[in-house]
Amino acid sequence: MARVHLINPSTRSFGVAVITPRWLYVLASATGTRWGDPRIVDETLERVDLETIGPGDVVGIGIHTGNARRGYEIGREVRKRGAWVVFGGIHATLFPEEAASHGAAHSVVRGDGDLIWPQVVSDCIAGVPHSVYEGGRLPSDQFASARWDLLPKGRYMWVSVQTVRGCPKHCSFCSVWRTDGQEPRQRSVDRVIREVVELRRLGFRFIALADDNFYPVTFTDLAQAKRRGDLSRLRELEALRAERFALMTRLSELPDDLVFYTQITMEAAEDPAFLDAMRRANIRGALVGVESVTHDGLKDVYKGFNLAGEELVARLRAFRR
Ligand code: B12
Ligand code: SF4
Repeated sequence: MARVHLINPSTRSFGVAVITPRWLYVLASATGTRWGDPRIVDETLERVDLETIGPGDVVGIGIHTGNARRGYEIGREVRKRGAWVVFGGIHATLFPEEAASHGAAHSVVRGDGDLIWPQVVSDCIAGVPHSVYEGGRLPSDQFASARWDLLPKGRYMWVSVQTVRGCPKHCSFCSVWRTDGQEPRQRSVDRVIREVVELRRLGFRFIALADDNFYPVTFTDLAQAKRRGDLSRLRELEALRAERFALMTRLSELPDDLVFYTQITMEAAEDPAFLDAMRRANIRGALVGVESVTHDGLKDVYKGFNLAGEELVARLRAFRR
């Protein structure tokens, strides 16, 4: 029977890795059990063994720009072996033709793979794959959960759980708002907590929140909606914000040996209540983009919402505090 393989390309393999590539386990869950459990290969751990891939197998390769070339190499190799080659991920979403011309792709999935993937696999197995599938931007209640039961033991230090996809900003250098969109899609608090509990039972204490922007609603967003008199938008934004607090309250009720980190914009420093809630939730770190320290530089990359000079210093100090 044809098998499904999911490969995360990397030019270097270390045997162990810091963070789980979440897409592998989400797509594994989306695969279902019709074709048996998919075979997962994360090349940051070890190189793919091409001998395990046979004619008629379906090989899904997920790429961002940094590992696209290695991904294309794998695509060409496995196609020579008679397998079906499917690319997905951020880079394939933005440059689908490249995956065909350089990676020997039969198909490219643009956008979210959660719903469309089983369709792609059956089309391949039936011998009629489309060259491009539009996975779209799914509402958060349709995000697939992750098959953490397939995670190899003792290889990763951190696991990754997503709480929100998408970011309302549009920084010039960033692919997130182009691929994941500007409307924050927040997963339900219950689903996130269930996943965190499952992972702690598997022995993990360090959890990266693989979010584009954990602070998706700012005071400015609320003030603008109010000024426009757009009450329905205002209610939506308030609900998104309330859900963030609800999530952090639930995280704070979990055992306090858990450690989270996430990604936010500098704007979060405007909101001491939010930062306090993060601390109580054991979110011990957050990646914050500074990018430029002058107003002109920030304007140049459409990041005018960041501050410069002494105001920048004050914001960074607020995080430290
Ligand atoms: C969490 C995260 C990290 C974490 C964890 C990384 C890890 N090992 O998982 C950390 C902080 C370590 C990190 C590091 C880096 N990251 Co990062 N990261 C992210 C983030 C925020 C979320 C990724 C994630 O797990 N998403 C959840 C999964 C479920 O979503 P997904 O991967 O998009 O997969 C879905 C679809 O794309 C699709 N799909 C994906 N693959 C496939 C394959 C197939 C076959 C199919 C059908 C579908 C499919 O289906 C999935 C489910 O819907 C993204 C932002 C983003 N929006 O993607 C940036 C992002 C991927 N990172 C980025 C970058 C640049 C980096 C670094 C290079 C930064 C640096 N300078 O060092 C490093 C590279 C590390 C590495 N070697 O991978 C960029 C990549 C840009 C680009 N053009 O490729 C992104 C997009 C952020 C950005 N601002 O633009 N990152
Ligand atoms: S705030 Fe961050 S995630 Fe959002 S568009 Fe800018 S760089 Fe990308």
